[in-house]
Amino acid sequence: MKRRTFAGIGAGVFLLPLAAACGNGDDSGDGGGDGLVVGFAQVGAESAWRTANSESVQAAAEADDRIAELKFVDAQQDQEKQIEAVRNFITQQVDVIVLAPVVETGWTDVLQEAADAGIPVVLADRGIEAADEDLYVTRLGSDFAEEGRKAGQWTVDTFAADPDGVTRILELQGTTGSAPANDRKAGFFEVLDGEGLAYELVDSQSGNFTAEEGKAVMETFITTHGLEGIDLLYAHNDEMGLGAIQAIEEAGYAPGTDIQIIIVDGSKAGFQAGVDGKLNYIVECNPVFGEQLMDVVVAVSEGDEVEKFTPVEEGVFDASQFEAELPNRQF
Ligand code: GZL
Repeated sequence: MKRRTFAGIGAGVFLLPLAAACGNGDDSGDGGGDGLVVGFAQVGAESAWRTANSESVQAAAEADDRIAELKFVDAQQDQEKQIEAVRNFITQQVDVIVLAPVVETGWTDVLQEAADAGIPVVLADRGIEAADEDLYVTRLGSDFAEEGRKAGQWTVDTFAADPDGVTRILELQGTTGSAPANDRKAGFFEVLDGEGLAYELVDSQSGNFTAEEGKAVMETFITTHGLEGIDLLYAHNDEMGLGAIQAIEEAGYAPGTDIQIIIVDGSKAGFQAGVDGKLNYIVECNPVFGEQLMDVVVAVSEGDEVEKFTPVEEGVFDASQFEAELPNRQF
């Protein structure tokens, strides 16, 4: 690949490379060559959402003749492994780096190295702290705070008229320090506080977006607080919610009845649990954005102006919709 020198990478505007070239070292400057070489540092394989996201991106790259190669790394939810992958992409002089940052902080040095090497970075899915926003061109993913607000609004609508007055809540947070965990929490309580719901957050711990850890934390919640008088479990993703459902049933309680449950993602397993009456509200988080991501990667490589954030489309579903929607779920 010809080394590029960029006039600058402003927030959301990726200035035209001084010498546009493709990943195969074509020096013609005419955009010829066999397509782009893209490095993708993926979070891991911790959930059905993540697996579907990886499959969507890999399938889109494979089908897109503008993409010569997708170098894919599963970082197993380990930031050091992601940083190592990005450094390897820089060494290999890929055309564009795609990063799904496991957490929001700790990226400054490696993203500066990519900028110094003239390689644009696109964030897929999760975001990073605002201080580093000039070190990536754009983020394609969900508005996690809005997902939290949707969960909060259903909670207010469901419990505002609660006869005993105080809604008692347990929260299973996603990976500590991750954008979806931080923002799904912030959006949720922004609505509860803004709407004046009387609530008590009885406990809130991270289940790291996995079923195993979600179940273990729920078991601890039950041991510590019991379930009598707990109105709601807010789980930041399906896997943790499904793990919690197992713990609730093993404790002799009826999930979805004795305790209302909200999950975020919208997997087949999540919707099936809804059809089975074991949970009450699903906020969709859409992982299937591979084709949209390829368009963004190509636009960035060509120096087109792109928005700093492109939200993917996603909805919400209550118990009356679970059965009809289940066949439509893609992961
Ligand atoms: C959200 C994504 C989250 C999912 C989880 O966009 O980062 O990570 O909600 C996944 O299922 O583990």
